[in-house]
Amino acid sequence: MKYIGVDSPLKRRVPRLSLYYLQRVITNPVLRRASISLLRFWVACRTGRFRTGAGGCSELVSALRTDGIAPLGQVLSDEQCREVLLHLADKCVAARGAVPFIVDARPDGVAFANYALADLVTCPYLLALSNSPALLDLARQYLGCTPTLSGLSARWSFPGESASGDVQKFHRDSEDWLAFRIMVYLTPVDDASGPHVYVRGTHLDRRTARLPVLDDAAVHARFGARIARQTGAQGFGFAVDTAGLHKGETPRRAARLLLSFQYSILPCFLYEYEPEYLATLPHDPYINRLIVRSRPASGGREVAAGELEEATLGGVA
Ligand SMILES: O=C(O)CCC(=O)C(=O)O
Repeated sequence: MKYIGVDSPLKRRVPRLSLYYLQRVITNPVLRRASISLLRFWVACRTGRFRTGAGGCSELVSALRTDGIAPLGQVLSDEQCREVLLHLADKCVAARGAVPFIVDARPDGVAFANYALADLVTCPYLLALSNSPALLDLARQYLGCTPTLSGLSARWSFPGESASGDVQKFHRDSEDWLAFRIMVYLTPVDDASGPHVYVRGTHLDRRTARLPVLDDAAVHARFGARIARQTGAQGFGFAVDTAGLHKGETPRRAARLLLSFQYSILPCFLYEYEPEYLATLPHDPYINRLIVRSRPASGGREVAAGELEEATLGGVA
C-alpha cells in the first residue's frame, strides 16, 4: 500500500483523489450522516449482508462512540507476541531516506521504520486477530456495515529528543467517511516509550477539510483533562477513531513497535493498494480484499486491487 502518485495513470488518479477529497470536504454533519447512510446501504447491497452485528460488544462500541478510544485489554499473549517478534526479527524494515535494514542494525537518525505487508500477512496471529469475530463484530457495529480492512502496518518508533513527522504531533486522520483503527503494542509501552495520546471526544467534532497539526501547548490549554495517555503491556490493544485528535508520543527511552489495522466503510482512496496473495485465505475475501487475497487456482488470472474496485464502484475507483 502506497500513496497514489504521479506514476498512476490520470484516469485512475483523478477519480480516486476526487473520491478521497470528497469525503474530506463534506464537513456538514447532516450531509455526512446522509452520505454514510447511503454508503452503508451500498455496501449491504454489494455484500448481500444487511445485518450489522450480534451486539456482543456493545460496551466497547459505546465507549468508542462516546470517547473515540476504547481499551481492549490483552489481545495477544506474551507467548504470541514473542512468536510475532521472532517472525519479524530477520525481516527488513523500510524507513524514509534509508536503505531497508534489520532493526538490530538501525542506521543513525532513523525515527520510524515499517515492515513490509508481505511479512505481516505471513506473520502468525496478525491476520487472525484482525479477522477475529469480536473485532469484526465491533467494526460492523461501529461502522454500521460490513467493514473493509483498509490498512495493516507494524511500525517501529525509535527514541528521540523531539517529535519527528506529523504522527508525533497532534493531528487528525481522514481516511474515509467513517473509520477506526485497532492498535496493539508489540513492545511494552510506558510513559517514556511513546504512548498513544488521544483527546477524548474529539472524533465527534465537526470535520475540517484541512487537517492541521497542532502543538502540545494549544491542545493542553484547550482540552486538558480530556487528554488520555494510553500505556500498556506487550500485547495490549485498543480501538481508536483517529478522526479525533491524537499522536504517537516520541519515545524517550525504549523503542516502540505498534501493530495497527484499520477498518473503514470504503477503501481509503488516497492509497494504491497492492494486496498480497496467500495460497489459502481462511478469512472473508471481501473484508480482506485490499490487504490479502487467496491466489487463484493455476490458469486463473490475478485481479489487481484497482480492477476489483473499478468493477465494484462502477468504474470510479
Ligand atoms: O503512533 C501512534 O500512536 C499514532 C500513529 C498516528 O498518529 C498515525 O498513524 O496517524
